[in-house]
Amino acid sequence: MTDAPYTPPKVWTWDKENGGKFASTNRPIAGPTHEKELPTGKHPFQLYSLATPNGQKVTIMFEELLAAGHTGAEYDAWLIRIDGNQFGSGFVDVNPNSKIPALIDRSGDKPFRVFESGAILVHLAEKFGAFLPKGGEARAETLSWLFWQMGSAPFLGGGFGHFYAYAPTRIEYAIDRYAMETKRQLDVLDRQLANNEFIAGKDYSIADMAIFPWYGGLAESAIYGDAGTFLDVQSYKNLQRWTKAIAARPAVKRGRMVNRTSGDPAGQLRERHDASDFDTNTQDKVEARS
Ligand SMILES: N[C@@H](CCC(=O)N[C@@H](CS)C(=O)NCC(=O)O)C(=O)O
Repeated sequence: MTDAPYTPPKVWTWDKENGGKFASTNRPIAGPTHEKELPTGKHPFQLYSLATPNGQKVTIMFEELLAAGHTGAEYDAWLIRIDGNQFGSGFVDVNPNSKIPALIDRSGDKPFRVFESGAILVHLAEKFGAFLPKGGEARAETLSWLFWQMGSAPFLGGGFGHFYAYAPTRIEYAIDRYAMETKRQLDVLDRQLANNEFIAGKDYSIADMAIFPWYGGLAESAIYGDAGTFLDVQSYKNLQRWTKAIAARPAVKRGRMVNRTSGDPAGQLRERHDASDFDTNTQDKVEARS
């Protein structure tokens, strides 16, 4: 790894450590690296995840469904640390793409998998008839913003976040390129939220749940170190208003705690198997007992 201009070889080969964060687990091939079965709990839904923004989308959805009285949405949330566990054989069976979150729906006769956070949100919304309008313009608008998030966040996370916070050297060209795109995305949201209470209009939906962990997290300056200052997130006033409203929802607060492994131990519920876990099994309490 050097800062010198790079002349790519004719054919790329995987023969170097790039030194960046996650470098030791990134690989150019798919498939499992080792045999490892996944645990199964008692609830209809088995979630295998971590409280990254993509993981939080789904735990927020489960907590919102339960808060809205959908008792069939009970779930076990198992912790998958992405330091190699995403390449265990059991996990790869649930998500061939080796990324959290991944879900097994055991609510029917035959269990089946759902992977990709957006697909999981749509699956749960349709199953419970919640947080996704049934048809027409409102459904189209909600799905449009959901897919906007799925397409846009890789520029924020894989682009801006990677080159600003994780790359071994700070490359001006890369940071400029992705800061430009991220600020454009923040402006897209800010303009949409100028005339709409929620992302897709007057109702809270899976579009809010998908967008909040990424762009709300950025607006709160909760991700990528001092990126919030660098991108001047406070200047996006409508995004700030929406972020505060979503963050204050009790189900969102709970959803952000599930499968969390960093920060205040009182805010970490590493595995969730029962609603009472939020009172009894947060990491501060687990550590106090051990
Ligand atoms: N498009 C996927 C992205 C999932 C994703 O990128 N997950 C990350 C954590 S946020 C992951 O598991 N990374 C592990 C790896 O790349 O090996 C989704 O929305 O579910």
